[in-house]
Amino acid sequence: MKKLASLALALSVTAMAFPAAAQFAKPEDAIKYRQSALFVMQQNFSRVAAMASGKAPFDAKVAAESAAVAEFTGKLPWVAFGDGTDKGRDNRAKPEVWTDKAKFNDYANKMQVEMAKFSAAAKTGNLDNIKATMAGVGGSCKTCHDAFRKD
Ligand code: ASC
Repeated sequence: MKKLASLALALSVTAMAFPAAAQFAKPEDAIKYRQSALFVMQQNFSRVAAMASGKAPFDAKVAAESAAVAEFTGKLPWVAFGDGTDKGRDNRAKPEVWTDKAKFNDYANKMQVEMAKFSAAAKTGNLDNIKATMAGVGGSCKTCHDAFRKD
């Protein structure tokens, strides 16, 4: 019991000292987590983008499912950009992610708003509705990459 109590105390002290790091066992895990979420999001977004641009045949069911996954996975990366996760695994996040958090969070939120519109459009099953939301999502990806991603 005493052991448990001191372990709990040690954990809570660590959590207070490193609130963001406490979300993940180590910085590498946080980086891998956000990269994985962004990868799954991108794969699902670009599958629908290929339909919107005529590079792939339109399949309304696949589009709606993919957009829903993109919307959901678009919510995941942000918790994994905590302090101390700028280095530790190959990653392209610029230091500005941590020095200009307000702007980074704003861009992340805007992307999620665009993703929600995109996913709602895909649920209608109408390709023109989907097309009308593509630039909003793509633009929000690009704006953030230009400011916060290396190369
Ligand atoms: C994608 C992808 C991005 C965005 C961006 C839109 O499919 O991988 O990073 O769209 O290119 O401008």
